[in-house]
Amino acid sequence: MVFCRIDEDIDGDGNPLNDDSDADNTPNMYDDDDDGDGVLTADEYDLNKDGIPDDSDGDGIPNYLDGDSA
Ligand SMILES: [Ca+2]
Ligand SMILES: [Ca+2]
Ligand SMILES: [Ca+2]
Ligand SMILES: [Ca+2]
Repeated sequence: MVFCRIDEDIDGDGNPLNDDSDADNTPNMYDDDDDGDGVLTADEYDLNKDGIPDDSDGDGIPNYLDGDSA
């Protein structure tokens, strides 16, 4: 369950290990489901393959970090 395919240093402090969006004590870079919404990050990160993380509800928070995007 090790994922490090995307830059997951959300707060931009250079340390990707202290970014845990869903607060389950697994850093986003190792978390299959970063926002804890039950949809795997791999299944909601960039479904249209345009290289930009999808943001279905347009609130500026990409789906994989947005627990209420679906
Ligand atoms: Ca960080
Ligand atoms: Ca987590
Ligand atoms: Ca998710
Ligand atoms: Ca969003």
